[in-house]
Amino acid sequence: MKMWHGILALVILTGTLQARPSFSDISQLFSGAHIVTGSNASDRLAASLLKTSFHEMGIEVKEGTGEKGNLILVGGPLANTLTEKYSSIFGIAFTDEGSSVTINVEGKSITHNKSNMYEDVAIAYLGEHEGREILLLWGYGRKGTYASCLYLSKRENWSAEHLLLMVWNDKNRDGAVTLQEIDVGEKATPEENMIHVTLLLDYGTTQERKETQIKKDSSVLDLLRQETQVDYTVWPFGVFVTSINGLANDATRGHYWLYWVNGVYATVSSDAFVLQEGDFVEWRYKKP
Ligand SMILES: [Ca+2]
Repeated sequence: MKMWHGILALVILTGTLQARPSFSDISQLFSGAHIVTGSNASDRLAASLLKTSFHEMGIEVKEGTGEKGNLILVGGPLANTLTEKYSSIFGIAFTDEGSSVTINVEGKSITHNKSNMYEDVAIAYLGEHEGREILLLWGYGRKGTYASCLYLSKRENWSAEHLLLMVWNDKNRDGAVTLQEIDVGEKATPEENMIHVTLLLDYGTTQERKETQIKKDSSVLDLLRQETQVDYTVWPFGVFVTSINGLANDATRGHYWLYWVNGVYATVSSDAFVLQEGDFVEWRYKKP
């Protein structure tokens, strides 16, 4: 029994020692590391966001030349020569096919249609070279680089992986990158997997209307979760929305959040109502 435990401990220990560093090791690997950023203002803004966020977590990184030590590289191969160097070392291929671009790495790929200005693709990669840990954060365009930095600036996104491919889809068409607009995964969410819907929020005295996109097969609740700050309770019969953007149901006044799709009052719980292309969803705060 003791021997078995010894072997088990050895297996676990060996496993730990040999495990490839992952994003979950960021705080120990990059405290005191240098960061080298692409030459344009947008990449510097992305790097600054990352530095500030790391600083708040007690991880200090500083601008450097990247000659030694662990390194964070922000900005694509065209903007940052070190990104170009290490992407090549780690086998990250960036192919321009004219109308589209593809990032290929370790058998995974992600493609961006260049004519779609509301989309970008990005990569986050943690690799080891000559005893140094290198964290690469870049996109095809500047929005992609920003998306990669924004995503990795959140500790909850530090998974036990060393590679993330992502797509930024500017769902609200405002040109700004938000976390809700970043999809992670090889086949993330190309445009053809999205549907266009409209969301109207009627707060009683004011209204807000959003034209947006959401993944196919999403529910009315998914739409609220994507576009608003929503609170809800889960019951055996389904989900009951209790608050949207800080405005909560008020039992004393008898005001509740109710919803309609294409003008028809919904009779099923919002988590069970599956959206279709072109749907018009209204959430109204009112007396039933
Ligand atoms: Ca946006």
